[in-house]
Amino acid sequence: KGQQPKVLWFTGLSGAGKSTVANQVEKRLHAQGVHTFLLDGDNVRHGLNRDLGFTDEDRVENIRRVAEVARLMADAGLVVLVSFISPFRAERQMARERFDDGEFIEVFVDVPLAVAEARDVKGLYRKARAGQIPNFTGIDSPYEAPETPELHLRADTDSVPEMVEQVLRALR
Ligand code: GGZ
Repeated sequence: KGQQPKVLWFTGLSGAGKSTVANQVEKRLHAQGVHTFLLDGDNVRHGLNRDLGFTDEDRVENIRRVAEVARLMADAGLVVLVSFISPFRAERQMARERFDDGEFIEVFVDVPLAVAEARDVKGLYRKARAGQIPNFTGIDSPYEAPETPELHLRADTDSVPEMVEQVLRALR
C-alpha cells in the first residue's frame, strides 16, 4: 500500500537554499491544515546538538540524532521537514531506513559549488577559503551528492517558488 510521506529530507551545500525552500513548503502545508515541524540547524545545533561541531564524526552524530528526532515526530503524526547539509550518503541512507517505503522523500537541493560560492549569501565561503572556517563543506570537507533522490531541484536555474511547487507536486 502507498504510504503518505512523513519526512521531507532536504540535502545540499551551504547556501543552496534548503532552508528557504523548506520554510516556504512548511507554510503552504500549514495553510492546508497539515501538522508539520521543521528541523534545521537553527533549532537543533543551538540546543540538542550544541555539543557537536563540523568534523566528519560530529556531522555523523548530528544527522543520527536528527533522524531519530524525525522518527519520533513522525510517530506523533507530524510531517517533518529536515534541512541539514547531511553530506554523507551512509547517514542519509540510515535515516531513510527508519521509515517505510514512500514515507521518506529525499530532496536534493542541487547547486554547483561555484554558484553557491559566488553568491556567498552569508560570507562563509570567503571565510572558509581564507582558512577561518575549517572543515567547510565543498571546500575542505566532502559533499556526497545523492544518486537517486526522490526529487532533484536545480537551485542554480529554478527560482524558489518553482522549487516549492515541485516539492508540493511530489507530495500529491
Ligand atoms: C558547513 C557550516 C560549517 C562548516 C558552520 N561546514 O549556510 P548555513 O551556515 O546557514 O548552513 C550551514 C550550517 C551547516 O550545518 P548542518 O548541521 O546542516 O551540517 S551537517 O548536516 O553537515 O552536520 C553553515 C554553517 O552551519 N556552518 N560551519 N564547517 N557548514
